[in-house]
Amino acid sequence: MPGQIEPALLSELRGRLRDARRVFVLTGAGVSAESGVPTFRGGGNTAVWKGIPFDVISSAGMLARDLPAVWEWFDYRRKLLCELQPNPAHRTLALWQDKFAHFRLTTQNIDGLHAAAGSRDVLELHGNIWNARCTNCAERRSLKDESDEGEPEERPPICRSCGHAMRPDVVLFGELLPEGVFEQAATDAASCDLCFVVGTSSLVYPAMRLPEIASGTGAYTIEINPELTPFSGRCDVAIQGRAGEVLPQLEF
Ligand code: BV8
Ligand code: ZN
Repeated sequence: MPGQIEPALLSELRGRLRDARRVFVLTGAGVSAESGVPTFRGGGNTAVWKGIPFDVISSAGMLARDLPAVWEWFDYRRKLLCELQPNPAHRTLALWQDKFAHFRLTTQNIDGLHAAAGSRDVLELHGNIWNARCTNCAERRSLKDESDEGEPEERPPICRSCGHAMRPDVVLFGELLPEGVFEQAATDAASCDLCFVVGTSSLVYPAMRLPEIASGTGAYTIEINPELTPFSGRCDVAIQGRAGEVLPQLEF
């Protein structure tokens, strides 16, 4: 049955989890798919927004050209997200938080669902859709209360400190990751015994450097994805299944 881990592998993975001291997990959009969050590259092509491919609307160039359009795109996604809940994949990973000497969850996702499921100290490589930051100074603002009140406030929001326009606090294509976040994730990936790669098409860098670092420093690497990816042939075991079905089987 798809998603069922065959018994011999299941007992091996449970044994590895019991013995592991340091565990590193990298997730992508697929871990939120069973919560109803659309993935980017599912169905063989990229998501399209008003005729614009998502990696164009979510890019530094678009932000520079048309900030209001970028706000519209992220407001649309926040509207989708505010009804959605974590799924069993998020909840299983939250249960792993305190089961090892060292556990690090790193995500490419911006939906905040890992924290909503109870995961702590999540490294959000690509930022968080629920926050805005100033285009000019260090001011940041949560958009959480906005979504509760229905229609968003002015767009783009104006910084209360310096009066400049604010932008989504998200890393767009062509932008650098937040200071120190990748470095922290790379340190954790380099020292882990087990590395799980869950629900990612394994295409985006530098995020995909992390499992490569883990594998290069001797970690046992496990991919969980219904489809094969460029990482499937480079990891120790590729489990073809949905994260919300596979991860709960790994209770140990
Ligand atoms: C940077 C926020 C440097 C925005 C995102 C050529 C070669 C190599 C690299 C590049 C290149 N050209 C450009 C680059 C760099 C680029 C990049 O990697 N491009 C790739 C696509 C080729 N990277 C960047 O631009 C990064 N910055 O490099 O800066 C720099 C240097 C100098 C000066 C300036 C900059 C920044 C990357 C971050 C971009 N922002 N997100 C937004 O969300 O709108 S990335 C975006 O893709 C999302 O964050 C997403 O998380 C990420 C990766 O996608 P996935 O998470 O993998 O999602 P996807 O839909 O692709 O796949 C879902 C998977 O889940 C599938 O495999 C599916 O089978 C599986 N699945 C489905 N259902 C389930 C499931 N799995 C489990 N269970 C299920 N139920
Ligand atoms: Zn400002």
